[in-house]
Amino acid sequence: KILVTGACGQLGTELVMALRERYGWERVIATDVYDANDKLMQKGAYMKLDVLNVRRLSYVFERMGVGQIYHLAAVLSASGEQNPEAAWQINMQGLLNVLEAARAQRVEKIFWPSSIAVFGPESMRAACVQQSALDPTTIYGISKMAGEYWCRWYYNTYGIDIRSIRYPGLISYSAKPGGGTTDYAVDIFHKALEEGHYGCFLRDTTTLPMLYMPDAVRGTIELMEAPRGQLSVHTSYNLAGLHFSPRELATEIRKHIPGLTVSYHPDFRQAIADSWPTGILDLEARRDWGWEPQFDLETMVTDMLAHLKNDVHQIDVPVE
Ligand code: VAH
Repeated sequence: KILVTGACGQLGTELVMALRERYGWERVIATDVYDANDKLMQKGAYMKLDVLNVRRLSYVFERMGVGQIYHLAAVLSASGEQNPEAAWQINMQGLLNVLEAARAQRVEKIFWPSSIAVFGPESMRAACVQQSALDPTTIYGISKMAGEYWCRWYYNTYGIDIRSIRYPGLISYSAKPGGGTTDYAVDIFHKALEEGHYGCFLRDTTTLPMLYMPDAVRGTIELMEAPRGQLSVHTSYNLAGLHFSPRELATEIRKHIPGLTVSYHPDFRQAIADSWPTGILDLEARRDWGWEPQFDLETMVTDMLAHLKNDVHQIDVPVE
């Protein structure tokens, strides 16, 4: 069985659907802290599971015969700055609980998402390489940096096969993000279609690394299916897709929705965005497991609008 924590989140929703498609819906157990999720329950098991409940984690891993875990449960950067204690508990203690329960139950493979949020003011600004200094300024980024080293410690100490990707901002049409600094890049599409205007919480010139969800999901599964011996990175792989500023994204969307107007009102998330690199280099992912993004700004915008215009059922991700 493959168990996914944080299955109701922006990445979780899409990964569960892709994993069920690829491995069979009966093999994938979606879990999250919420009582239920009708979309995820349509085609497969959904269980309420709080990663802070250690006893329940071990019980579920053992009873359900869990062989692989995608541990996605986390509080994102913006929410984490507003609830630092909760972010640390869920992101850090949650990861440690999962790692220890997985070790005890001999789970064979674990995926855990890190983020470009591990980089900061002392890291490389553009073309930030795998080996760049980490310098997280958010509780979220600190928990992801510490998590990377915990994952490597479990790999070195117990030989557990843990694999990880430092995701850029994820852009998706199936599930809205919750509490991220890069969420503007999803919100703008909905507002452009619904109202023709978007009030952006970042400055128009704020360039950030981004990744379109179909690329993110494919890359994650490619990493998880790569031969273990090929993998040289045991903290977390840099992964780059595309990068753009709110102004560039708005200009591209206007090719489809000419009347779109955008106003800019930077808030507390501007300082978080300013601490992150404007671009990422992912040579190790390309070398070790053949990573190659397939979407650029033009094709991503076209695909996003095509799906949203078809009014693909939106799941509102419950935000803490
Ligand atoms: C966030 N979407 O904004 C997440 C991600 C790099 C950004 O970690 O917190």
